[in-house]
Amino acid sequence: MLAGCTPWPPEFAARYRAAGYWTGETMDAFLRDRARRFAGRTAVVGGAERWTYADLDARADRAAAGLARLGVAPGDRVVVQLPNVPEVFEVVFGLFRLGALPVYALPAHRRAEVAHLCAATEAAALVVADVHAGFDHRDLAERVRAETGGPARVVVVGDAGGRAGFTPLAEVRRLGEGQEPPAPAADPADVAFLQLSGGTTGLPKLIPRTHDDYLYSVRASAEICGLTPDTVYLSALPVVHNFPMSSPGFLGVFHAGGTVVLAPDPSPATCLALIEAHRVTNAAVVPPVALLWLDAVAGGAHADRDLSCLEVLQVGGAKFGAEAARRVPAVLGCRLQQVFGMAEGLVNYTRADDPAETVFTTQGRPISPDDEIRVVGPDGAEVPEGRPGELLTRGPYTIRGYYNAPEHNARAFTPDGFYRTGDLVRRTPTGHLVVEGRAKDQINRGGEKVAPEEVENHLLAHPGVHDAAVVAVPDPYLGERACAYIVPRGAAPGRGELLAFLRERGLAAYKIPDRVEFVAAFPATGVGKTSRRDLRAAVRAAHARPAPAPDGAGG
Ligand code: OOB
Repeated sequence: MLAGCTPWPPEFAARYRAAGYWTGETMDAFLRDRARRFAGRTAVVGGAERWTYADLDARADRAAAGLARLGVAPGDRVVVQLPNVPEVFEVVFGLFRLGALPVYALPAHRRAEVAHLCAATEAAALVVADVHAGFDHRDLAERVRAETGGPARVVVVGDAGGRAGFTPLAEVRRLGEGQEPPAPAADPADVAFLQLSGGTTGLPKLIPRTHDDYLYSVRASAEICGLTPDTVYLSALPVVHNFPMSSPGFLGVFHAGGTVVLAPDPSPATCLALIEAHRVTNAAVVPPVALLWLDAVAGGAHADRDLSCLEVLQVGGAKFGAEAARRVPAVLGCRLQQVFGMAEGLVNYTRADDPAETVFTTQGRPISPDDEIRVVGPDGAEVPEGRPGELLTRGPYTIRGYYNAPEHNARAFTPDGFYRTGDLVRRTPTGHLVVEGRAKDQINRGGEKVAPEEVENHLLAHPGVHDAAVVAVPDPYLGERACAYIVPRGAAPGRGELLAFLRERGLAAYKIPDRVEFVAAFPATGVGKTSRRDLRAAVRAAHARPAPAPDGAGG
């Protein structure tokens, strides 16, 4: 097992193998097997590219050999920050083939996050796009290297701009051309890749997922979602996120032999056109995107589009309210599936044969009969069925610990290995879960997760900030937005200046507070040392009021 990771206790591993969940397949063997079975079928459509399963497999061979010649070795960690371009699959499967571990960064991440990922994983390489959505990721890579001294290699999908130490993917392919692909050596019980957690603490945590556990969730998800070789799946969200990756995501589609269509952005204009053009059957979105699509279609703006091919819209990542949920079949003419998952593991789905009310009003039930669910009160004891409490879970695809985080793990997991999700849920008699709220310090900005402490730490670095508390404020569209309450030191700095300061520190745009409020002091929260958590709760209680119309400050 990768050093710094917590394996499942042997008796659990044995049970999961005996039950047929863990089959000993690696991510690399998975692609090889799919390429054999579905060779000539279309695996990926993105931009002008259309790759068959055999194409993807051959590209993985070349990428693996080329990356090896570049000096990437089995066991190396490689940070991958790519938008929805087909090359993301070429790179990621190339890394798996080589036995290297992808570390996934979201396209929205900026210097602070990418530098942290590179440093925390001692990454051997960083893979970026050249320019995406007007942002030059080569500049980002350059600054990360200047600030942290790593990683040694940068691979650029597109134009590397002739920068020293930067290699275009085209050159990696050339290096790999005609070479024997490296012999896959990965242990299926070992970590295959690292995902970034939404986080509740100062620095985002890394989630180690094994071949065995992840592929179980993929196979089971593909089955629950009824994917077939005829499935055409639109990825409207960045594919490196757990939801479009494995719930059932592109991996579920590859498992079934279907086709993944990559959307460059989630807007209705882009996505509805792709749905019609490629006869998309399944799509996955976060609630704000679902609302945009619903409003666009209901408003008649896309009346000429034939969306009759769309069978299922999956909505997850944040709470999707029952009223919005009911509009999905009514407006889009397709079935809704709610998805409540987490990169740490547990994923819940509403099922195709669930009564409509269950689909509208619950967030689904777990994938596996061996997903253990506990709903507990503040004392840690289970609450009666139907009462809300914190969701704890353990099972065949839920991690037992974050990467290199023993202190955090001691808080985030119970002594007997249950992950404390921080989500407040209620369980129905059918075993479906209804998300009622949150016990953890996290802001869910329309599916994008913000750790208040991380943003506070950046704010506290400003000389004009004496103290800072970042809290969630309700928002009709995103569910929540972030408000920063600031106790200034001396004259209050300007709002714009503070936000520019955060951007300059390289924080992703979705973490930049939507509102800034200045206060003379924070409410007293008792005697002695005040935890930041208590402080946030007190600030929320004392200052919360309805959020004004979005000011777009968060971008
Ligand atoms: C997904 O994964 P993450 O890791 O970005 O975020 C997990 C957290 C959950 O703990 C919960 O707080 C929230 O996101 N969440 C939901 C939800 N789905 C996720 N809250 C309410 N309702 C839902 N349907 O977000 C993720 C991973 C795999 C599949 C789907 C979503």
